Amino acid sequence: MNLPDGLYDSVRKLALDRHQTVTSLMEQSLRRIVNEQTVSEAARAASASAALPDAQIPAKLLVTGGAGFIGSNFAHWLVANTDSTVTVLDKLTYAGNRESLAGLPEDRVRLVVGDICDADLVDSLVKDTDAVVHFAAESHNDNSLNDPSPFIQTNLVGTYTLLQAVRAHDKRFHHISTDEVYGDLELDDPERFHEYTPYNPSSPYSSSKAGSDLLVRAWVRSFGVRATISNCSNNYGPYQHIEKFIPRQITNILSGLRPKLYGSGENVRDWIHVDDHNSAVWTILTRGRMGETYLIGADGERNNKQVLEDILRLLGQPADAYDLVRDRPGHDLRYAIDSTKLRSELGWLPKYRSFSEGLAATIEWYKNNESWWRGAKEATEAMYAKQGQ
Ligand code: NAD
Ligand code: TDX
Repeated sequence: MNLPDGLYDSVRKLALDRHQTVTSLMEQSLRRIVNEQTVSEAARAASASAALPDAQIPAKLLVTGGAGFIGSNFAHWLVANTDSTVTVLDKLTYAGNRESLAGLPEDRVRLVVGDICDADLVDSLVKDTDAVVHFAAESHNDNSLNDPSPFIQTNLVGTYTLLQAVRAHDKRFHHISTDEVYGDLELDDPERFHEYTPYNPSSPYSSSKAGSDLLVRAWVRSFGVRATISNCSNNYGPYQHIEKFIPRQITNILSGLRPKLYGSGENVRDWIHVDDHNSAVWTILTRGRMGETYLIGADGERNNKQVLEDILRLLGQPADAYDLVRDRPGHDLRYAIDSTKLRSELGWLPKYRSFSEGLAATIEWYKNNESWWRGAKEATEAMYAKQGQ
């Protein structure tokens, strides 16, 4: 149908105005609901804590990938918050760093350098532990686009190797996974990921993680392995490799380089401090129901441009002092986690309620620990420069 000149524009403007009014009314009521929810959530968590099953505390833990970002923070967290002893099994790939475990007491934490695909080594370590927490993985999406092969080997064959060992020795297993197994959401989708969202991974990284989750589920069902799975959103905090978004931008600024934003910076990630991830992992390991999956998230949705502007502000730089660079192929648009099950069933709550505070502390850590990251900076930036990023 042809509309007379100008009528189409008037109708469109009217529709847009209406849409904005409705959207802002919806936002106001949503904000009210969120405030009410924060209060009722604390009450729910408190009543869940009162009814929690007794915690099963493992005295001896095997932590795979414990020299990487989240695993090394887990070792620090365990030493500070529990009496358990920890054996770290880590191959020390480019992403692992023994310095991330420096300062931890030798009678509580020992590092075994080795591969989770080495069945004999894995078997001997699993035999001698009470529980395994499995962080080891190839973890960077951009690398998986350049060469998927180590992702298939470590994430799939490595997880299979561990599952066979915990099956043989009847040991408790907790598998660390990611929200990326669910694919992505539209920016304006009211939905968030939950435990029954269908798997729909986009990259070689996320599909290899999805495959590893399915192996765990099959070993639970077919062989009665005592396992749980958690799928967490994007972590930030100390000891994160400088290839990843937040540390890359911080260390760029500290090195006099301009930060690099993929595409237009609209992609949304749901940020959680690594200590909150790890307290959730401990909660699931000690109180979770066997065979269950729990999603971990702290309601931290922000787009990449907002995060970068926060970093620039905290480091005293102008808000526009960055470069827009080539987008990631197949770049997932938005991740968002609904962690109601973990909160209401196991009484978990995140400690970090302010992203800016956690980010400021993380920036301070990179400022004060230049010796930890400086050695990897040149090679990391050379790799990105080669791909126009
Ligand atoms: P990371 O890349 O920093 O650390 C991975 C560690 O695994 C490294 O120390 C590496 O040396 C080790 N490793 C790799 N291959 C190995 C092998 N074959 N044998 C033994 N060790 C090996 O990763 P991360 O960010 O700490 O992620 C840890 C886990 O958490 C991964 O399973 C990842 O999928 C998951 N996860 C990460 C995030 C995040 O935001 N970083 C979010 C959700 C889930
Ligand atoms: O320089 C950059 N500029 C940029 O805009 C980099 C390195 C990234 N980005 C964007 C891409 C993503 O939208 O920032 C966002 C975060 O990127 P990454 O730090 O690479 O994380 P992501 O791909 O979201 O995956 C992370 O969270 C889920 C972890 O690396 C995974 O291991 C985890 O499963």
